[in-house]
Amino acid sequence: MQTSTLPNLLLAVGAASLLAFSAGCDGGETGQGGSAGSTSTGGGGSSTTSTSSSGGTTDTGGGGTGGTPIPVDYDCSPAEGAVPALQLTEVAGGFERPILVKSAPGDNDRLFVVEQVGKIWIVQNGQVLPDPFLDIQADVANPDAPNGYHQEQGLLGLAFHPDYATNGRFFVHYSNGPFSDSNPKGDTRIVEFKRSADPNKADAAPVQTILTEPQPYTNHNGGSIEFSPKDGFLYIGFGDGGAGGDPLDSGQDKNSRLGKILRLDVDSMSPYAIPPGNMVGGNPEIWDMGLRNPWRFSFDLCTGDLYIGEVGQDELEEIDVEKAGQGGKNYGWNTMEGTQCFEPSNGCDQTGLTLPVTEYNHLTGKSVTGGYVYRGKDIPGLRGTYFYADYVTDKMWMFKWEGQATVTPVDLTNQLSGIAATSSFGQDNFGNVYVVSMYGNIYRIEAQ
Ligand SMILES: [Ca+2]
Ligand SMILES: [Ca+2]
Repeated sequence: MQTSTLPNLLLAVGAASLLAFSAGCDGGETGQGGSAGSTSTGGGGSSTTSTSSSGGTTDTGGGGTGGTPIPVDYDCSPAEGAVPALQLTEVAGGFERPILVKSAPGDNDRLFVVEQVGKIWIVQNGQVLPDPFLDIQADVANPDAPNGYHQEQGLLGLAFHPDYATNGRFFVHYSNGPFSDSNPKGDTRIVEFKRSADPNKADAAPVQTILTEPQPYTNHNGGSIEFSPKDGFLYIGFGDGGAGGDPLDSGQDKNSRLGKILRLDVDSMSPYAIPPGNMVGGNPEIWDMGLRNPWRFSFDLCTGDLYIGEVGQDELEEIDVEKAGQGGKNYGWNTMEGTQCFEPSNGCDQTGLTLPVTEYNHLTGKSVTGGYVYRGKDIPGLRGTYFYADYVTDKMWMFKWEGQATVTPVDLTNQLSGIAATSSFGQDNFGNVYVVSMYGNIYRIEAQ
């Protein structure tokens, strides 16, 4: 990846206005050219595909399609015992700008690794398969474009349909390329693809474009895309459009899809229907508003609670948490940055705004990377615990949220050290949590 200094334009709007990627890159490490698939398996302990008795959970499919229930093997029982000392175990490496790890429903023993440059790879038995599952590099904005303005763009997110095992449907979130006079900003696209007859390959041709969103600036494109394990609808994170300070006031504009989390029903209509329960009085796709750049959000596999890592401007990085099904939240941007007034800088009207459950200032870190809630079998004390990190300072934390207004995170930086540039986290079908370094390596969180 680039090790050059930040582009002047981005510095001019404040380093903290960058999304997760733009700073950092200061170390000597580079994941590129490393060995592919170096150590242990990606599956996480057990290889069983039967439904866990302790988990007692089957995925019933999304959006009322009535698909075959998919056996899963995560563990929804309450945490037991203390949290042991943790460590990171490398499971694969050599990726180019990796930004996500997932497993596909019904495909428990393999990992899918998403590269920002436009490729998705499968890790199987600890080895990266020789050909990518999907390669849309030709259609994706190049994050390494020479002027440095596109570092937050590219292939940013992947969501497998809950009935993927039977219907093969999956969805990606990317900035389109190549750049041209008619496409200078890399607009956002949500596109559906389909697995081919070969489970190791997707059809190269897309099924359909779900949604296209023009981007006024190249930064703050959001990037997450996830199906809720509770309602089966597709949730999409959009940033405020970019520059710095939200000059278009997108976050508080209910007629803009920027600065929002959207919620779509991709089952009952093509390309989508508006599910009941979305926000009223504006754009019908909106689930939550007032976000600056929700680079990574995720759902707790068991509760369906929504965890949002919201990248801040000049002062505060925040985590927002929302009970399953309780959307319609206004997370404040750009009236507020975290728990502080932003516009106006004093005496802002906080009526109706939902404040973060935790935040940290820019002495501690500069770009939060939201993670996942652990639901694995191997570490009973860790079940229900959420992990997140700072991309720039390489700090990492965990906390457990049980409905309270604020949480007290535990600093894991000393235990889980050695990760540079945490671009993202990831999760497999066993509920294990993975850590992704922009330099190319994937790690699993384990007990020491
Ligand atoms: Ca943008
Ligand atoms: Ca906020």
